[in-house]
Amino acid sequence: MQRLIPTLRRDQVDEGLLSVINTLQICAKEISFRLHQGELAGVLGSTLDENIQGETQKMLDVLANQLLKDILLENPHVRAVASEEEDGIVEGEKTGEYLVAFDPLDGSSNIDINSLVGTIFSILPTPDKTTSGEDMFLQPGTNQVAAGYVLYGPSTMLVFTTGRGVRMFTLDQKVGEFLLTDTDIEIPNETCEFAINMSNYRHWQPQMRHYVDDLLAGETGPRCKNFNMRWIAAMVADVHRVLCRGGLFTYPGDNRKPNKPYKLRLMYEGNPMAMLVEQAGGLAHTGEQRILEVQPEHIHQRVGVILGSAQEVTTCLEYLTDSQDSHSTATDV
Ligand code: AFP
Repeated sequence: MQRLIPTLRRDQVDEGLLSVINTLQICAKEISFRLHQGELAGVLGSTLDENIQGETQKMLDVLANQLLKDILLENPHVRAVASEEEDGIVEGEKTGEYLVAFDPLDGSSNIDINSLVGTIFSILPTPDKTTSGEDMFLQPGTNQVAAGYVLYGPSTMLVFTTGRGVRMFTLDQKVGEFLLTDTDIEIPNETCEFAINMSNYRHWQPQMRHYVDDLLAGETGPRCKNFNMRWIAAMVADVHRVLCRGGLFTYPGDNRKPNKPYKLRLMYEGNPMAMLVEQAGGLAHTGEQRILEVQPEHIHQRVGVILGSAQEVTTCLEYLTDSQDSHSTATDV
């Protein structure tokens, strides 16, 4: 079976990028080991701190972040990193050709219940010398040179794209290597499965409620077919399912916090997942535009996410742009 780095070398990925990817896989193996040790590693549970998003940090969040940051910054090809767990960017070698944005442990509320979590990453080119600090990262997702995630599940998988399709690698625990197990991943165009946190129903805009109402109405409703729902509460795992068998995943905006309508982060959740999904033939949208074309304003920016099977994303967007939505009521905001 083919190993990760030799597989990418055949794609003529440049040596600097190859080295960054190699560093990421070293981190992934270490995080995977700690996670699989579970309670035995003594790293479960929460810290007393909150991250920049105001969320409670898990010990493993902190550990995974430290590990990725330290090891990536030792790589001379890494100019800087941006992480969900860091307020600002952390700079490395001035001559580094790449920037890495990551969510060290996505779905961290799943840690304590021994459920799925993952690391999501996005690699951008370092812009010219006239740009410095956080501004270096403020590039649209179309600039990504590579993106992917590591899913720490029953097996540890690295899912990855450099813009030449999506490949899946599985960590062989015996030899300690990621081996190619799936190539040319294609998301089916149509689906009967969707993923959304239904408990937020009352906070969504009326058009989104209308869309979900029609999914729930099944074969007796206007969609004339039954839909199944799945929600793992870890984007990394929900998107993995979409890549494996299709589906629609969405975390729409809602009206709970007027200045913060969205939950998911653009630079290290939306963009890398959008690149993977588009490379696999799916669509990834904010509800207003293609995720990959959003011009970021800051590194922790949040964004609406609707991604997955192309036909279903298109249908969902048609509902959202229907300004005459018949289900709107006077109390809807
Ligand atoms: P963390 O990054 O704090 O682990 O949150 C995970 C996440 O951002 C994303 O992976 C999930 O899709 C979403 O949150 C789950 O949110 P709910 O709490 O609404 O289920």
